[in-house]
Amino acid sequence: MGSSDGVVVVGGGGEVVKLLGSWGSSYTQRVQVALKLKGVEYEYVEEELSNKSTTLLVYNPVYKKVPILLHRQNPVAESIVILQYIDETWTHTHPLMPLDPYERALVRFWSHFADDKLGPSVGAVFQSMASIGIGEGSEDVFGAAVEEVRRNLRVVEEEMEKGWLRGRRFLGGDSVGILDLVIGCGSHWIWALEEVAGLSLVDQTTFPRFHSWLRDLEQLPEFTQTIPPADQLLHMLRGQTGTSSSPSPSPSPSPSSTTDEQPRPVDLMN
Ligand SMILES: N[C@@H](CCC(=O)N[C@@H](CS)C(=O)NCC(=O)O)C(=O)O
Repeated sequence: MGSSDGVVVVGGGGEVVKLLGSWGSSYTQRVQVALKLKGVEYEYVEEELSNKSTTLLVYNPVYKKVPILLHRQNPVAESIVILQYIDETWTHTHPLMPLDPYERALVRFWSHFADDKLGPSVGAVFQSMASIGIGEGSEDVFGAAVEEVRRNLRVVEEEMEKGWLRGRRFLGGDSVGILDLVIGCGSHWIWALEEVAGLSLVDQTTFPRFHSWLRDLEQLPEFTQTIPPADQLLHMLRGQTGTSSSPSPSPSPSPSSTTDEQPRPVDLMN
């Protein structure tokens, strides 16, 4: 049994709810936070992405990816699809989507922006970090990747300043909605990246609204209970980007330190 806002919920008629996920995956965390906000008890199953279970392959044969939610023995894949499924299944508390059709369209539009542009641009910074020092111009590639993230953050910041997201405490309004989960649930990788690369991406001066929204979001118990420990993230990131514990990109990376035993950050955070 789980509880939220004083309402006690089981996975719907006492059914088992299972989530197949991966510890550092921001896609998985979207779903974990949503289930916590709804007070739905679930069983979490950690997947080894380099050695996927038969369950994963059977339940998501098309993409072979986590997260996968199992409810009433039905598999639901793709994090945003899962979030909407959760909202439509457990309707008793904490709505995650607005009721108004146009607002719903805007949530879907910005969710698409997050997965189509913002997330991949952060992923490109991870990838380019591993290439620093490998060949001529790799610093330029890194710089261009960082600039692309800033460009995308500027788009969201402007929407928060003058657009539909203006004046909202959370992107869902007064409470956390799907868009908060979709945009906010990769932030731990951004902080880890900032630490390892010695750069500032979500800069408080340049992106004041985005920065303060993210800090508020991360302080919610449903987030703090879900985000992996910083040292675990840093350890993985340093190993996989070939950076040492120094706060700047290593001039001579060792991409060979990437092992098949661990998921790649670029997969996890996207
Ligand atoms: N669009 C998918 C992306 C999920 C995804 O990329 N999951 C990664 C982990 S973060 C994964 O399972 N990767 C395994 C692989 O690509 O083989 C979603 O929103 O659920």
